[in-house]
Amino acid sequence: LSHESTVIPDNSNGSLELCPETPPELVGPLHVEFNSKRTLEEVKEQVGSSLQTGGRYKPPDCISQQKVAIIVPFRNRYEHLKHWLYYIHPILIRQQLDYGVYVINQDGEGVFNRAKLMNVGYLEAMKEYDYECFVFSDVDLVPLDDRNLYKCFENPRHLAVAMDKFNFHLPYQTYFGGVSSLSKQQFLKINGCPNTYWGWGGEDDDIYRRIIYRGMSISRPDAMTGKYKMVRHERDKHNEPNPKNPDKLHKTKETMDKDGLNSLNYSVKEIVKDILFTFITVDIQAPE
Ligand code: UDH
Repeated sequence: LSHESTVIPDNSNGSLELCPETPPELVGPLHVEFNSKRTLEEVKEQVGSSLQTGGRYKPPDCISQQKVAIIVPFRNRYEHLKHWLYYIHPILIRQQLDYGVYVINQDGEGVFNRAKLMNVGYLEAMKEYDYECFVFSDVDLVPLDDRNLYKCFENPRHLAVAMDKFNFHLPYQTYFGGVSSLSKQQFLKINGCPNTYWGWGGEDDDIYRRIIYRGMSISRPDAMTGKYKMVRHERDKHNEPNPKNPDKLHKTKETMDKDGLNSLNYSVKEIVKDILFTFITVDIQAPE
């Protein structure tokens, strides 16, 4: 009717049609468990042959609806990364996305900064490909239903709406943590994420406020489709709750235009291209 009949000429591969709005291979609810010892080799055997180096994929038989960069803020969570990759690649492939996985690894032992790593991920991914959509995901969150599409919508989207650790409920109505997606335009409109939330807490609420202050709202899947399982873990070192962070939220409206993509400072230490992901180690000038 609409997209399905649009023919886009592609000289490299004959003429391919746009992939359907609803991917046909989705299976719905998924069985997910983290008890198995998994190795990267096993994951590579399972999905590696479908991927291109750097954790890139595009469907062979149609043109994706969106080009999506999956951005994972990271440090020292290799066990989680294995589980996450094991589950996420087959899901994203079934979703027929033209995607790349970017693990943004904070260098050194300084205080962790999730939101700043998200900004870095946006810029580094943009250097590689003409991405239109950015899905930011914690490394320990695996969706329990593949109908939860890792793409962008009319409004910024919160995907992790029903996490097992919160009894499959939102912890509070304006919660925007865990997994979220913003189109390039939406991300630029809010000047990206704040760079100044060191340690645990607050950065997701700041991003939520940016979205509202720029006149957008958030969209969400329903609570069945939006279920997630989290890998259980202890609190990380160098990511203690920072009591200064919640106070900063009162000022988001004033600070968001000067704290974000336009004030981002970092240096790339190393880029490693694995078959399953692009691993970018960055110095983000973290305080000790
Ligand atoms: N992250 C890392 N390494 C770190 C800290 C955070 O990779 O050292 C990343 C990772 O993607 C993680 C995300 O940042 O999923 C968010 O981390 P978080 O610690 O803010 O959130 P999470 O929900 O844990 O994983 C909250 C503390 C739980 C303490 C539970 C004690 N029983």
